[in-house]
Amino acid sequence: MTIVEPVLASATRTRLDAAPSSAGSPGTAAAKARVEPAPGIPTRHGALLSWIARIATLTEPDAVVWIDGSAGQQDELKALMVESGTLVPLDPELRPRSFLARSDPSDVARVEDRTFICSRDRDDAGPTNNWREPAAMRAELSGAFAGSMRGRTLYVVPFSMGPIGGPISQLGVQLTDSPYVVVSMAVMTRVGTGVLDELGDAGAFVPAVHSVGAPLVDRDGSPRTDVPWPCNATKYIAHFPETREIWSFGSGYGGNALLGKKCFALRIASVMARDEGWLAEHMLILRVTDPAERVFHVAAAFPSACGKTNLAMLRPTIPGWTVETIGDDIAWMRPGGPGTDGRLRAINPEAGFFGVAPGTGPTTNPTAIEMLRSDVIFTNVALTDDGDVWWEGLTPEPPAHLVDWRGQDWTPDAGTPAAHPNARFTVAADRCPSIADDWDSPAGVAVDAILFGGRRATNVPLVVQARDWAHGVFVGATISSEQTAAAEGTVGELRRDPFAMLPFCGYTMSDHWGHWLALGDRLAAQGVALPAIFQVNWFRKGEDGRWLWPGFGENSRVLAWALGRVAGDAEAVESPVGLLPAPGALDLDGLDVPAADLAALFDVDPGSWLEECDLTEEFFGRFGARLPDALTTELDALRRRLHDATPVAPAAQ
Ligand code: GTP
Ligand code: SPV
Ligand code: MN
Repeated sequence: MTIVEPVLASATRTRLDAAPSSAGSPGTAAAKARVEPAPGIPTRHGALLSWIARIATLTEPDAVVWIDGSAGQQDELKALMVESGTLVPLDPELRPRSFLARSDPSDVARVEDRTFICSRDRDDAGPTNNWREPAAMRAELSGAFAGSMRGRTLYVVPFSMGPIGGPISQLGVQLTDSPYVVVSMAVMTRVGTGVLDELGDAGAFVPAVHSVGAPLVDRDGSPRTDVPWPCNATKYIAHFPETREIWSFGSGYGGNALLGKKCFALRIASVMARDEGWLAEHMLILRVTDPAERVFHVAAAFPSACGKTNLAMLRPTIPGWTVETIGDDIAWMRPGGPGTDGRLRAINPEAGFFGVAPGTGPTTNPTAIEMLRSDVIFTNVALTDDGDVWWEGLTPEPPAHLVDWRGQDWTPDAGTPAAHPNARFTVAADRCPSIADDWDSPAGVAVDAILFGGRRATNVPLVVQARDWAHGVFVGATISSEQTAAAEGTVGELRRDPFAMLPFCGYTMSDHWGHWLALGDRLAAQGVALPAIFQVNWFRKGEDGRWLWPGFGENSRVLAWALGRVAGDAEAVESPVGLLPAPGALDLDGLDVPAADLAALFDVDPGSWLEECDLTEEFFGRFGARLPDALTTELDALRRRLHDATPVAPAAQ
């Protein structure tokens, strides 16, 4: 077995002893890894150590390195990646301490068709997840991971989702052979020795195994050359909800590889939340202060690349209002415990932002532009001639020459985007100018309002309030959105994305809706105030294809109306689909939107809504007997209200 020279002088590094391969195991020099309590091993957690030893035996890395969370170790890893070509350092004046990574062109987004929920019972995964029988998947994964880290280093990344030790927080340990993943995890979560201290000798953690699936030594011992972005054409993003395990193979891309994020904080955590009476959701969290100094907290679920980061960092255009950011992608919400008012409290379990670059510019999201001045890892954006970054939407005019996300020369007449449409930035939350001082408060914030949204060119009004909790759950369950570049698939295709959780729920979505309904019933029975629920849509288009609503900072007008509803001082009118702003109730002062566009933004056409109801019935039908009755009741009631609102056509009279 080849043993590379230690490159991380400061790291705790264990070389693995080669041992004769056990009978029947493939390969010539399978290592029998021993990782035991010893000087230099920063934990005495027996289950953790034996798990690491098992994975090292399976994957055959050259060495094991413990990630301690220190800046020095992170800097060494970045230097290593600059040397290997994985990271391009950006100009230190223009973009201090920042780097560009270019992925393999085949590894740019989440792979939903290779994402698996391996529950014992197929019906527990539900009709919208890819289910695999756990034992069969384990066998397949063992084959894929066997020797997959040969010639590489296995990094041990202990991480906390939420502040270490917080009452809503959870711990995990990711094993990975990708230094890019290590440095990204160190931005997106809390990593290092503090997590091991919190784990103690026997604390519970979610084990998460990740390999890019590109060993540097073949089975026969011959070396392979490394590439800047190793990955494998075959990918597995596999979850075992009952045993709370994650196995990810073949990809280095964010949502596939940073396992604290979608895999743990949504797919595994949603199952924990179902079992324990809380919620793990694909939601931003923000704080709004109104001109009367009243403070509100809003959680909002929009599908991938549909505006969560933008809304979380919104700069209100209406005077006297301020918005502070708490999270941009994931919310964990729990009813407050004894001594509190019992309301739902939300934390952002992450510690950084992995945000969409294209479309982020000084007019759309000036806060993000400030946030990205330094200390950023960019992935798949374009490189300027002076060593800075560029993407579509950063400036109105592109530079005359760029190196595009593929590493090729680019000019404005190239006919292809310079940055990949799903190019992303990775940056620590505390770099965000609008971050709330107490954004990482372990107890979280009490949620006053929940928004559900998506990209809908037609039908869905700018804002509508759900009539009550059950109607709100129905609204969440029936969200559809045009697909974006965040996942492999057909961009623009309208698809169901209930609760913006279609790709992220670790169990059947109908049980998820049932869980929301039950939680609402439980809190209501205790006399606890529930958040008000709204549907929003910034993406309605005119017949000529233009956005009807200016969006971005102007979305503060919608927040103001919604929070006015919460406070009891904004007027609403009934419509078949819920409560709309009463005439004059939406603050439009200083806004230059033609009256016809405003009317179109709120138009509810009963005919097309009834057609959507038919599609909803079909969608709900896929869940069979596990669909909560309350949702059938809501669908019936919506149809009735739409019929009542439909003028009877002369021919039908
Ligand atoms: P994930 O990180 O994939 O979960 O996405 P996200 O929901 O955080 O998406 P993000 O805020 O990064 O938005 C993605 C795209 O939506 C960007 O290109 C934005 O410019 C665009 N966008 C956001 N808000 C608005 C809006 O109010 N109006 C319009 N027209 N576009 C918007
Ligand atoms: C999303 O796709 O919803 C994201 C980006 O937030 S990723 O982490 O890649 O899933
Ligand atoms: Mn997301």
